[in-house]
Amino acid sequence: MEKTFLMVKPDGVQRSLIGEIVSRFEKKGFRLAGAKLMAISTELAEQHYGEHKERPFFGELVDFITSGPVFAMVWEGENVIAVARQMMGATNPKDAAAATIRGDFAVTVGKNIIHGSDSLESAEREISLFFKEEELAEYAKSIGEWVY
Ligand code: IDP
Repeated sequence: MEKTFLMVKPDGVQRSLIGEIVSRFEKKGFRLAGAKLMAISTELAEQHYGEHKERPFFGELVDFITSGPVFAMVWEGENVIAVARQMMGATNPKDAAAATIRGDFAVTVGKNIIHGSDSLESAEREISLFFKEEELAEYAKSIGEWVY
């Protein structure tokens, strides 16, 4: 089954949105495979956002993501990578539809509450950057048969 890496950014943690965000993915029917509140080192931030190294906002992005704890998660489910991106909404909250996380809770692109992997390749890379294999739980949920 497909897995994705999702992370409540420091602004989402400060704004007490961890529970709200976890709840949305839980209610959707996805399965939580791992989660932790953690600080991101500058080195990890630079690796995670490596594709944006040449962008003018890279320094600001690294400073922001290391400015306070994040809530890192791995979620599993059918098409979870694409569906989680839909549930997050557009990168810039001004373009994010209502009823998406960014549409409902964020105003600016620099403080857009949540990160989510954008492809199978980045999901695999990001999960292994943030989680050891033993931190992920493999289990079946009894409601699974009512979702699939
Ligand atoms: P994504 O988070 O929706 O995948 P990306 O294009 O991968 O969007 O950008 C990563 C993050 O960089 C965004 O979530 C946003 O917080 C930040 N970012 C993107 N564009 C800008 C910008 O123009 N100024 C400041 N931050 C930006």
